[in-house]
Amino acid sequence: MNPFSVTLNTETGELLPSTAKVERRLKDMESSYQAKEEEGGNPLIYEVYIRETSHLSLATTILYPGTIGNEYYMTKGHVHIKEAPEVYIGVAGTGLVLTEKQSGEVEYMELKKGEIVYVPPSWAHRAVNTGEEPLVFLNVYPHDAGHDYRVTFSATVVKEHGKPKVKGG
Ligand code: PAN
Ligand code: ZN
Repeated sequence: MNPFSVTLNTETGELLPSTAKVERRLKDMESSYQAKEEEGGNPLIYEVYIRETSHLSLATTILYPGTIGNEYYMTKGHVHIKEAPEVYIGVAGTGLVLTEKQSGEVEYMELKKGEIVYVPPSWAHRAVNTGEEPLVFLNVYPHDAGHDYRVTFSATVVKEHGKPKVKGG
C-alpha cells in the first residue's frame, strides 16, 4: 500500500476519509450498565470512525457525556483476541481508560487532550467519559487485533456527589 494521511477534526472527532463508522446506543450495550434501561430512552452513547489498513487501524471515538443510573457513559470494552497492544491519544474532553486483566488486576488512567495511554496485550480496555463535554480520543492498534466483547469488568466508574469515583476492582 502507499502512504496516506487522514484528517482528524479535533473538535468533533471525525476522522475522514474513514472506511467504517460505528454507532452504539444504550440498547446495544445494556448489560454493560448496572441500572436497567431508562424509560423510553435509547440515547446515543458513542460513535467511532475507523480507517483500516492491512497493518495498523486508526480509530477515533466520540463518547458523549451522561450517566445511566449513577454510571458514566462508557464504551462497551473488549480484550484483543491476538496479543495486540493499543495506544489511546486524548484529543478533547476528560475521562478515564479502565484496563483489567482476566486475573482481576485493574489499572485506570486519566484521558484528556495531550494524555497518551498505552494498553499492553491481554488487558481488557474501555473508556469512560467523566466530564461534561464529549470525550474524543484516537486509537492505534494492529488491524488484526480482533475484539472479544465477552469480557466482564469488575471496576465501575460512578458519579458520587458530582464527582467520579472508581468502585470495585
Ligand atoms: C477502540 C474501540 C472504541 C469503541 O477503537 O473499539 O473505543 O469501543 P468498543 O470497541 O469497546 O465498543 C479500540 O479499543 N479498538 O481496538
Ligand atoms: Zn481495543
